[in-house]
Amino acid sequence: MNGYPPNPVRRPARSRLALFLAAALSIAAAATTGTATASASTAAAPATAFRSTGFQNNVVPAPVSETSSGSTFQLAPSATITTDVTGIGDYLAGILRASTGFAIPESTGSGGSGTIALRLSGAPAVVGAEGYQLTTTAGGVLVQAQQPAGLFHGVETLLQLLPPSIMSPTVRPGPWTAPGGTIVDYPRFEHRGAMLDVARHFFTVAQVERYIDEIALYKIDYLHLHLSDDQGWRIAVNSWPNLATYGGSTEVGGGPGGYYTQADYSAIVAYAQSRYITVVPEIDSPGHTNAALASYAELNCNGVAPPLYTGTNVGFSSLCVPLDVTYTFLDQVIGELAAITPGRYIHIGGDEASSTSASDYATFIGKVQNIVASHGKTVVGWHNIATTTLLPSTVIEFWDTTTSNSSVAAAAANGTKVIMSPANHAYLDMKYNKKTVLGQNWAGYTDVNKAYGWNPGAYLSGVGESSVAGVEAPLWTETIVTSADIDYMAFPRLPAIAELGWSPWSTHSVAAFDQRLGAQGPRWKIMGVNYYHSTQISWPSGS
Ligand code: TNX
Repeated sequence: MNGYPPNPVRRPARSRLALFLAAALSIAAAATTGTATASASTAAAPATAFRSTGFQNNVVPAPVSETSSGSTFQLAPSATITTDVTGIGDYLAGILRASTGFAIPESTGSGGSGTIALRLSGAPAVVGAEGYQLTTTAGGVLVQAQQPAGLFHGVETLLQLLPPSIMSPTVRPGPWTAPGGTIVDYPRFEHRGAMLDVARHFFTVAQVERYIDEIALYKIDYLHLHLSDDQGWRIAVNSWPNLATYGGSTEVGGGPGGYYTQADYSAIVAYAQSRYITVVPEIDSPGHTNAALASYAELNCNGVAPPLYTGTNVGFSSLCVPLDVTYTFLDQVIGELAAITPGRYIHIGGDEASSTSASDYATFIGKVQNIVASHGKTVVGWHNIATTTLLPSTVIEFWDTTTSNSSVAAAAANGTKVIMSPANHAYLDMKYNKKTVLGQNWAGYTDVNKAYGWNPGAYLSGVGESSVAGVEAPLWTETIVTSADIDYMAFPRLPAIAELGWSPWSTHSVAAFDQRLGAQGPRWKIMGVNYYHSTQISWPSGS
């Protein structure tokens, strides 16, 4: 398993044990799927070809528009980068240097004329804040954007135009060619999220950063961290220290758990920012709170702390709605979290509160929304909160398996924006099929074409395109323990959800998507991503 991608800034080493376990799991997962684990071929695969019509090249998510020029760019040993944003130039140079072995010197400022130029000027207005224009000619590559995020997304597309071995952490032979042409590209939805549940099983900073690197390849722009649940509290809170030290001391199955110090959390936030990803922290409430209730007796209605919990049931815990201390607690927790969260959102959970009465639930959600607002943040909550009175700015995240929900439709009619995460399409913890060892199946089996086969802007009755903020692919981790497990459940489905969030619906085609997705296989193999070799995809031989 490789630490990926080569990181010019900081890359915590993984222990030999972690590397061994990851490799062992990858072999076990490959055995389950009957996939060989032969080492990657050293020959570079041919460059992706632009086709003259349609959206048929191998870029995921499919770009908005592309025109082939028929020429070919080749990255030479003398190649240079000129960039208007140093961090993005460093990111690209780090990847190119590792695989090509070329020096790739970088310069900044308008004076330089690098082989690859990354410019915050000259992009058409249509690309907006996150889009870009990418032009490849025989002589060089020009990426233009209006904002750094767009430049970063253009760099991700450029990497996909180059051969898969460009992603290698060690030097490979070229040739390093990319098809000539122009791509103009921008997202359908502003919100393209991935969620990682670090509460059911704890994942280290390095493991989260690895996932950030993987999702960034597909232009994901939000990482939702599920920081608290019955089985563990994962963020240090100075005013309530037992939450992390006691509430974070275990996980599903009874392992040691863990928690992020505020400095750890800030490191994750900064790492995500360097990939133009905004962290959305979630403190789930009023249910899913056993770890907090176990840490402080005074939070319980009966004044008695329950034991820590390491099972996988849901719906049995609740903060005590009538107690004043409940809101002092939430104000201090959310205040500390808001202070170290530069993004605009705090996720308050609100799901599966089966141990809270409906009237208590409504009272509680009203108060928590005001607490979040008082710390200058915008609320996101699971769609269950749509049964209560919402602040105008509150965003809801739909997770059910139905295609109609009257309270969500009513909220949308009232102006509430919805993030679409239907569990039967977007939940990355659902098994692919009955043979999948990891995951659950309460929302059914989800192979990659089912993950891809829905339209977020026309899925839920009464929730049209203009009410949809975007999509999110949650990965719940009751059964997920290692980075190899994360990879196996997220790939290839996460790119399917990313494409639904980014690409115009007019590009939607199962056959074309499956072909483009197959082309990602050799990349994942080279990067050491332990992906599931879905039988719905024709993976190129050797991948
Ligand atoms: C439902 S859907 C949950 C989580 C579980 C997940 C397992 C929702 C918002 N909550 O508590 O981990 O199912 O798939």
